[in-house]
Amino acid sequence: MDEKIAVLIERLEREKGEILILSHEAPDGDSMGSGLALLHFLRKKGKKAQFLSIDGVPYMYNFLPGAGKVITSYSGMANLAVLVDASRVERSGLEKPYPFREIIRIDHHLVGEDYSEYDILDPEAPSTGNIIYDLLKAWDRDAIDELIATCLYTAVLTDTGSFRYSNANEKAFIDAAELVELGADPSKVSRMVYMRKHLTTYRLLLRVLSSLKLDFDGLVAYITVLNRDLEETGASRIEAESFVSYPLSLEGVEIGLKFEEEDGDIWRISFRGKGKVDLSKVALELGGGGHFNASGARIKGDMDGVRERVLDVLRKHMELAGLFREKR
Ligand SMILES: [Mn+2]
Repeated sequence: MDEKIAVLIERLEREKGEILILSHEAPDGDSMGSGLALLHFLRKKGKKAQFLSIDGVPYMYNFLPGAGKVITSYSGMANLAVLVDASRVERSGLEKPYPFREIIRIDHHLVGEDYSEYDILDPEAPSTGNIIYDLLKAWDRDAIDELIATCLYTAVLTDTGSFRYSNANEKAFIDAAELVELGADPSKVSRMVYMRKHLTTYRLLLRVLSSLKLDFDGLVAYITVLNRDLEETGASRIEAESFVSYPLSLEGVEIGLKFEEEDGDIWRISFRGKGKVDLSKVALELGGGGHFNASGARIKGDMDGVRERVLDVLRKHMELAGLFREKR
């Protein structure tokens, strides 16, 4: 890994043209924090850098230093793009022809596309923010200021579910401690990320929780978010982002799901687990991807058909994991 980082630093140092950092669509704290940290650092190093997030900055991350510098469209042609926290470039929301000549991927997802010899892909990393931190530390530790530390700390905090998920490993805590030492303020960050909820979020939650259903003898719980729920509560899509933690947090439930209606008969499904079933494989079989305990997919169809298909694939993987046998 150290050698890969050295090679990547050498490549970035050599770049004289514009570097376009790419977030994924529906950005989370990891893609925002990682992208902004890299943006600050590259500009400090005298690089021409931009950070593109097609969906902008979700309001819970608008406190991040540099949030106002994020662009939502790009009409130029960058020499180099750096895709952060995404398995493939399509996840950035960009369409062909792409506005860059070369692309590098920095990510911690299990599956995805390889783009170049400079890619850094580490599924062991708690968040993409931890990989970016290693990169910046190896490049110039003294250039990591309070602003950069705050962005990276937010990436680690949010992607580990506030240090609760299985990726909250030793590295997550060590890096977090170092980032605090470098100026990140944990209580301020959690106040900004988690304690500025909108009333519409709770109105939406009330409705969505009433859709809660259990299946597979209580091992699986799922909720459904309809377009109608968003319209009638005035909530925006991002406000339902973390709702999947409600079905998952029930006692006895091993897998929590969220079915979310999108426009054009598309359903976005989020899978969250407690370590027994490889949900990256479940999502992969449905055309999506992710991690062992957290993954997602998008499927076209009507609600009942999509639900049946998803639960069928899930059943197969639960049986493979020895978690569930259909009673005969
Ligand atoms: Mn991530």
